[in-house]
Amino acid sequence: MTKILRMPLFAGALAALAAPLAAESWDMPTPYGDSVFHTANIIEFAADVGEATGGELEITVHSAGSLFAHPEIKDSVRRGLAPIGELLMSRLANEDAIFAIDSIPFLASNYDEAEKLWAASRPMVEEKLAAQGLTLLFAVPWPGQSLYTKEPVESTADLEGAAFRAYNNATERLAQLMGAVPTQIETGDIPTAFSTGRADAMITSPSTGVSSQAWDFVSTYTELQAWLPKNMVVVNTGAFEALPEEVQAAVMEAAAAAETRGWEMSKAETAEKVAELEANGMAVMMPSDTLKGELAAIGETMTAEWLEEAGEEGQSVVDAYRAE
Ligand code: PCA
Repeated sequence: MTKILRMPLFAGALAALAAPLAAESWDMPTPYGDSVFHTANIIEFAADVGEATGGELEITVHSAGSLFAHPEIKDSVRRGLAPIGELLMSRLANEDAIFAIDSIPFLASNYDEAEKLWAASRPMVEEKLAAQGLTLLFAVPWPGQSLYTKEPVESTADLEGAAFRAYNNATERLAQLMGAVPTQIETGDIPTAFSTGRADAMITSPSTGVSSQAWDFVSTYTELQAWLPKNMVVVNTGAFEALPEEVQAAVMEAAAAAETRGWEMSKAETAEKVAELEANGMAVMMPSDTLKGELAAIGETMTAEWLEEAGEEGQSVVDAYRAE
């Protein structure tokens, strides 16, 4: 028995020595479901890496928080429990204000502005991540954030006391400033939250509106496109640097391609998904002048609050953005 077992083991060891490099296999946790374009983009990124490295690095995507829940993804990558992962950048607002710069209403509310804001803020985001042993690979925005309600909204007074679904600090603050009551809910739990009365209203992209089938629990979509929050993909720097140089280069190349492709997918989604909301019976409305004015004022307040928190560093990023 022992003899028989030894032979193949020995042969296997020899084969391993002869092989140029052992293939690396990475598990990649992501927060959102397979029907979401961010996930589709990441699956393509993983395929690109596998192909470009001839299978030397295989990335397996675990979507919808199936490997680590959204709040755990960043730490799991930092601690090396997963070498790579995706998360909403502004979920790190408690660590540093810079991560929340893309979630301030009306600071950057179209793709052009969002691109400029990203160019101005990216170096600082990279620096803060690097200090935690994380390397930024790419970031892709969600389409503009708009309002979902059960009734048409004339002014924020209509949202007074409403249970307002939030997904980061900024959406909580926005809800408060509108007089609503914020409650944090992950995308996967949105339908249940509305059907059980834990949420009455929300602000999110048409993409998330469609993936959560918003027409089942709200009737009105008010087009604000108030900001474009980004998802980012980060890698554990130690795990990344342990890869052979040509594999690192292939990952960086696939990441740059994924960023370009993701922004294009996001742009294309906006009109497409609003049409889907409408086709499923939702009323698609433009905001009243009153609502627009109120939200613009809230945007000013939140910009001022953000600048106060982010200090000189934050001011320099906003100045660079405005100078673009
Ligand atoms: N969808 C995610 C984040 C922003 C978006 O459009 C969400 O609603 O949680």
